[in-house]
Amino acid sequence: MSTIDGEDFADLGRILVIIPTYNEKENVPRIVPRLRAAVPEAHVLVADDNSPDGTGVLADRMAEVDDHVHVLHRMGKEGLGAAYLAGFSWALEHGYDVVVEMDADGSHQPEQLPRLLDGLRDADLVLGSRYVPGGSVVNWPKSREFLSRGGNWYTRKALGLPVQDATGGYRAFRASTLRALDLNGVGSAGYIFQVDLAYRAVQRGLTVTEVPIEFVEREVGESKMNQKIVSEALWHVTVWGVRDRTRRLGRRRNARQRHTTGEGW
Ligand SMILES: Nc1nc2c(ncn2[C@@H]2O[C@H](COP(=O)(O)OP(=O)(O)OP(=O)(O)O)[C@@H](O)[C@H]2O)c(=O)[nH]1
Ligand SMILES: [Mg+2]
Repeated sequence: MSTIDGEDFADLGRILVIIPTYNEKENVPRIVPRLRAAVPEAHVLVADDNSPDGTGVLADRMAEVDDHVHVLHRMGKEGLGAAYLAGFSWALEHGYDVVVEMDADGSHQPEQLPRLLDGLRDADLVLGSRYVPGGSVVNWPKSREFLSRGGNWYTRKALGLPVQDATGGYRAFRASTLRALDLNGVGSAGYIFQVDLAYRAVQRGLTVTEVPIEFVEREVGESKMNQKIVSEALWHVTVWGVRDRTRRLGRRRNARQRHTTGEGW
């Protein structure tokens, strides 16, 4: 059993870690054993979008010899969010109580998963955060960190979202949280998917907390991050920010009108 301060995570129920993959043949054979060693009771679901480099076949081989490893084969590349949504449905269908998001490329260290799981004891959603005290980023060029910090600052301001790292993808959800979020229409590309889920959780009054993580830039394999994913995220955050501010103002105006006309008293 994995421990943090001498405890294990049996009290949290059954744990599933979803690892979405697209062309991660160098990384999957590294990350899965690390995860199995770090939290032996956790199950793993590799959600592969029919990677041309054979990542799915490698994952199948691991699943054949380890009953804690599972593979979800998808038809083709549809984006990180779509792979996670399919993974969430799989997790709920198979009766897991805790569902974790983790990248394949080693940026999210399996050895830090106990922190997230421990945080989930007092929360509905735990975000692994680079930007709370104790959190850090290793091997990122200054320009990338600036973009990420700037994007998070903008998200906080535009949406009033009270978290420091809304775009990160190392997270632990209670199954009840996933059921409570209406996942229809969630954006599919990386960053907006993550912001959307955190925003929905906060809007529904769920307890969202952050625990510090050390995020390590990928060493091998190719990044799927691109300008389109960044622009899409900024655009959505802006539209939601304006929409929700307009709604709030409308509600305030209606309340004032009711008050002055005596309605509702
Ligand atoms: N199934 C699936 N997985 C994806 C897709 N796009 C990205 N991923 C996976 O999602 C995780 C995060 O993608 P990355 O390319 O590492 O994105 P990033 O972390 O923003 O960028 P870098 O770390 O700089 O490469 C990795 O495990 C990818 O293999 C996709 O379309 N489908
Ligand atoms: Mg990455």
